[in-house]
Amino acid sequence: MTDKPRIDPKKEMAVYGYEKMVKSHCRMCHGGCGVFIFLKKGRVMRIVGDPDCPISFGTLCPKGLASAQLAYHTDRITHPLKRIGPKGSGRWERISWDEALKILADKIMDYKEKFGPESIVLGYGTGRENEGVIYRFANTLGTPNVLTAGHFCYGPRVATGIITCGSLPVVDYANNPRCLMVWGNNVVISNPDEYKGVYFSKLMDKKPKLIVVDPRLTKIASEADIWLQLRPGTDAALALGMMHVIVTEGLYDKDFVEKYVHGWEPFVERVLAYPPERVSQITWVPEEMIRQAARLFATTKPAAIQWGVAIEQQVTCSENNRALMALLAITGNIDRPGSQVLFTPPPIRTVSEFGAHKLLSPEQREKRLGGERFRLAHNFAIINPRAVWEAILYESPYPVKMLFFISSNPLLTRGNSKMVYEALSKVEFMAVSDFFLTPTAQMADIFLPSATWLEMDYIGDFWKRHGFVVARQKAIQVGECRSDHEILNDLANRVGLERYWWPDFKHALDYILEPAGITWEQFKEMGHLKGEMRYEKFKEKGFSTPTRKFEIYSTLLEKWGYDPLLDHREPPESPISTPELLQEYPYILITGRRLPGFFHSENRQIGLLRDLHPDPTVEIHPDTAKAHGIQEGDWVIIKTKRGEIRQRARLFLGIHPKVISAEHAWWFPEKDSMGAWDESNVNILTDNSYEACDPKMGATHVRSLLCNISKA
Ligand SMILES: Nc1nc2c(c(=O)[nH]1)N[C@H]1C(S)=C(S)[C@@H](COP(=O)(O)OP(=O)(O)OC[C@H]3O[C@@H](n4cnc5c(=O)[nH]c(N)nc54)[C@H](O)[C@@H]3O)O[C@H]1N2
Ligand SMILES: Nc1nc2c(c(=O)[nH]1)N[C@H]1C(S)=C(S)[C@@H](COP(=O)(O)OP(=O)(O)OC[C@H]3O[C@@H](n4cnc5c(=O)[nH]c(N)nc54)[C@H](O)[C@@H]3O)O[C@H]1N2
Ligand code: SF4
Ligand SMILES: [Mo]
Repeated sequence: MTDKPRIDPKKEMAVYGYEKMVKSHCRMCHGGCGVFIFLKKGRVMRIVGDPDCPISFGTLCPKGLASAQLAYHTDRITHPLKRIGPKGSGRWERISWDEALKILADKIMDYKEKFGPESIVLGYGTGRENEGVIYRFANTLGTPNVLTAGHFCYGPRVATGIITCGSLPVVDYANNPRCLMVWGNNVVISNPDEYKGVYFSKLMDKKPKLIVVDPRLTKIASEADIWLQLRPGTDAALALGMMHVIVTEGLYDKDFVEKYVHGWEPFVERVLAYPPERVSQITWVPEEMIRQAARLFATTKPAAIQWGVAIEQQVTCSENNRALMALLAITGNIDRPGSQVLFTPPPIRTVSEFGAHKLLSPEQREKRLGGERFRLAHNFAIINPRAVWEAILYESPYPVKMLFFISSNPLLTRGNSKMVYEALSKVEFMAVSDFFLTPTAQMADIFLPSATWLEMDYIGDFWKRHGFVVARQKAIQVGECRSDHEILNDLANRVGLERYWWPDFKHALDYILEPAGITWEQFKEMGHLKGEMRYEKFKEKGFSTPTRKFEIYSTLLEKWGYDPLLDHREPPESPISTPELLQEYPYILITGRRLPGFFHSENRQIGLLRDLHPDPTVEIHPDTAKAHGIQEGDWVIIKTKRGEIRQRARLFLGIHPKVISAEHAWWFPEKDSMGAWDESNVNILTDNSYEACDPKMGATHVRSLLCNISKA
């Protein structure tokens, strides 16, 4: 890796005759990469990485490079629409913003009066940096129901981090961990959340010890000192086995444990129930490798864990997250340079302050769908999607009448798509804000054309835990598109909430920045802000938990009626929990690995990116494929108890012969108005029943199911 500047914007403008350059930050994924946007006659000509960006060091991925292809795509909807045919028919008429917002405002006022604000559910998918405004709208309106992907993505990490040690601890790449354990994360492709893959790549130049925990041989796993190829869905057991070695061999940080950890004795008792022999049987990882990995991790200081979403999309979601935090704590790798640290955010309003959670009354809060069942999620304003579908379909515990999805495609991206389809078919009124008429949008009554990152002023990386915020500046206007922030601000003003909002959303940016003593005009010149980092903050004031200690034994989980310790639970479907299914469904199915050109269901219509990966593919070990007469590239039927779909075979030696890995969120914009949403959509196969969810967080278990395959 090199971080030398490769571009001089001034020269670039002179050579190519660009008329303007705007500095901004990409957000084709969770965002963060600094860019120069070059324009001519008001159009984007080229986007180049900014070498001075402390998050991306000048690098960009294929999605970022294709941003203009998204913004100017001929299928993009650039004015509001009202549906005039049946749901899914693809028949729409153009309307004005005024009419669209009036229809929405009338519906909101009407449902609020007749059924209470809780009958209106707002929704978004993964982090788009519109979360703050969406929660603010919901909280000021009085509905506790915001449906996100937070039950099984990132939300669990933050929620468990807060109850365990006050915040989410993340890798301190800047101080070069000497041992990195990458656990269920493919950081060089997914560039997830806090970090871009470039941080990982730069660290690799320093040759740290690398341990990888992944059922598939990723590029990263192929470079590891130790690769633990575990059985999908057994992460908590593996972590417990490693901690068994660390505890029984006395490799833990005794000083840290004694002074700063709550619940050591009961924790040790639990860990002793997981000797490597037992853990090896559960996880398929050889005993000796568990010992080696545990020793390497515990004895190389500083060490850190880069973990990902795979461990969250499991029935043991909360345990998995807490187990990795426990591994860090007992080895003394918390809040020390080069370990896993609690970054200090810049001194601006926090995303939860901006989200106005305090304005929701206690009575309305208690009405949060699924709140009683999933206490951990409820405490972080997160809901399980099934609870919403049930409220629509069975009006239980009360009816949900209106859905407003702002940047989400739930028909493709939530468990059990058939149930999602039923709920979207039944709901009385639905609005969608998106760039394209996705399969979900096709079921809406009103479509609102949203602005891409090139078309908005906003404060990026606002919700992340790496201590940065970045300036995102508007470079272009496309058609009548408007940012979600502006849309919700205007809508709020139409439904009597003006006292909590602004005459124009641009004032909100100054409001967010106010505690830092700067205005938006100043911030956009600065480009980014970083909170001041101090290490070992626990030495001065302990951890921000009820006991002021690192709660390896969670007093809050105990208070909410859960096991305060860690444990392994078998996945709802597995060779051990449901052996009776093995005859018909002999393979373990992983659903959803990240692909470089796509972002979940996005970018299937962008030629540049679709060409990288034209069809959905399913990874199968060559021996397994052979047994079914399947060859590379064949269409394969993948079947679970709940349904079947098709994807093309990719024969892959790096996967266990008993494991199959299918891609998620596939639809085909080129096919029919509904984009053949049920043909290759992996969530036709997943289970969203409550028994298949993590009991604390409500995470849907989509990472290890039982399936069978056959040649199509
Ligand atoms: N089986 C299975 N299912 C999964 C996963 C898995 O691994 N396996 N992964 C899950 C995870 S981790 C997540 S986070 C979810 C993601 O779930 P979603 O967020 O619902 O997924 P996307 O396909 O990204 O849908 C986002 C939609 O918003 C639009 N969009 C993008 N940016 C904006 C914007 O700024 N404003 C507006 N209004 N629209 C915008 C896009 O065009 C797209 O149609 O999927 C989950 N689903
Ligand atoms: N290009 C691109 N980037 C993205 C996204 C995208 O769709 N496309 N999505 C974004 C979102 S919302 C998210 S949440 C992140 C997710 O980013 P990552 O966390 O990197 O997610 P995945 O690539 O789905 O899964 C990571 C690894 O987990 C492994 N895995 C599967 N099952 C298990 C298991 O049971 N245990 C363990 N230990 N490992 C398992 C998979 O083999 C895979 O290599 O990526 C973000 N970035
Ligand atoms: S990693 Fe994300 S922010 Fe960076 S260029 Fe790619 S899409 Fe944009
Ligand atoms: Mo996600």
